[in-house]
Amino acid sequence: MKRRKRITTSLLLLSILLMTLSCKNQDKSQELQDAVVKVDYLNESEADFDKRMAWWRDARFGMFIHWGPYAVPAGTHKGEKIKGIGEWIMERGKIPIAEYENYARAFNPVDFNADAWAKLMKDAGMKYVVITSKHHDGFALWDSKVSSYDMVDFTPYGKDILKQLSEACRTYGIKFGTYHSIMDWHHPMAQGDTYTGNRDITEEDKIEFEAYLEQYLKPQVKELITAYDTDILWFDGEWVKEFTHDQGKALYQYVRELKPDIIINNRVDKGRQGMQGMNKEDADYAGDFGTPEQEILEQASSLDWESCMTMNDTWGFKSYDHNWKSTSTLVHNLIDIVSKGGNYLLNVGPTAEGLIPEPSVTRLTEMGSWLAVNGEAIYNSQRFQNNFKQGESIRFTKTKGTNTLYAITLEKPESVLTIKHMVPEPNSSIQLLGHPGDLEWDYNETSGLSIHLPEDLLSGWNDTTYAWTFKITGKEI
Ligand code: H79
Repeated sequence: MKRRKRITTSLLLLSILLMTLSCKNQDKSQELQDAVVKVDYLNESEADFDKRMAWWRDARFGMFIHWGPYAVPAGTHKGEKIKGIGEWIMERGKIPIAEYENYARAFNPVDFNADAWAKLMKDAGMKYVVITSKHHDGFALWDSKVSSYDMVDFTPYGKDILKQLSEACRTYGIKFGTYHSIMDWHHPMAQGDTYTGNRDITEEDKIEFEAYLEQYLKPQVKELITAYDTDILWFDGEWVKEFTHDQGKALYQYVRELKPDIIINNRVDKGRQGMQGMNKEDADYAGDFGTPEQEILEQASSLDWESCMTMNDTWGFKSYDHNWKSTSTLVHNLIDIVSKGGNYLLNVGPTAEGLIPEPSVTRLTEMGSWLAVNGEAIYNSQRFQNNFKQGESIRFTKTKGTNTLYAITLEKPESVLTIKHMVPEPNSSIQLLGHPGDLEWDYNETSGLSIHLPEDLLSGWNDTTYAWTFKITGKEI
């Protein structure tokens, strides 16, 4: 998400030359090879960065999946409803590791159907997914070679979730990403200031944490890339005191070396400013995009960012959380985010049996219906450079590199819809997406663009309309 520097390859060439000169007595070809593969991914050129981010910027809408042993208690431990987000039940309920492991031993999602999940993403108009390969509780959803605390070795289910889901996603053309927690409440070498009670950390904690990174976290991350070819690494839990800025930069470099075109969020490093999620500017932090959590940036941003949000009030499944947002709110969030240049990562928390809750399925399907008609204003779009909105009920987008503009109304308009911030091309036609025919319009500099909406059109606005998209040829001002 940081602004990229323009660098030339001369630095690289210089280092190759120096290497070659300085190692007369060694195997020169090996040295040369090492020098060539050692690309500094922390100083990528703007052009390379744009190329790597292209699919993600066009995608706009993805599914977040929080799934693990916490779906088994589903918010209730020993008969007590535990406050807070469901996937934090181990910490909030002060559940000892050995006791929490019993939830993993009972995790048997026999109804899990990877194809159905991938199809739901597709039907919802989502272009990518990010699933919890490992959340803070330390449990791995795949068959990890460096751990037995995983889906295959530790549960009665015994099958690899990431394998099934990554394959199904590829079938449906959905990019596959993984969420991986740096904080780990289960690993004995990673518990300094977290699960054991936020105490001050010691030198020994730091040494152990470094060993955990090298011997456990990095090997696991490597498995995500080599076995499932993950397209996104979405780190979290980076705030633990043991984890340092230098380790964050090294982790970024490590992941990019394994898969140069992978995309990595900013929680790989220590730059994030709280829940607002964008980086501080006091240092050069690693990471490709900012991560507002449960909020949307107030203003448009020229940096890359993605808002992750829940549909109710939890990420991991809680049996008694019924506080669902309306489809209208979710569609409006998507429009708001896209008009400000961001992506929307919308969460589902499947049950222990392997089902995505019905209220989530309904909302996603309804969003998909809206996108089937209005998607051309969302995907491959660009924000307006000057004004992303007009008042609170109109948002703007445009198709990248064209003069196709979109004005999206979040409420039912009046019979004359007046739009500022754009000049239509003379004699061009204006349409309301999903409705046949052209609309009458006129334009003058003082009042702007006026689109005339006939009564029979207006009366068609109903509860499942959510928003109307007007397609205009012209330029923004
Ligand atoms: O996975 C979901 C949550 O379980 C996880 N992130 C989403 C995507 C999450 N972990 N913690 N929280 C959410 C809330 C924790 C906030 C805090 Fe902090 C951590 C407060 C202080 C440390 C983040 C870092 C906000 C301020 C600093």
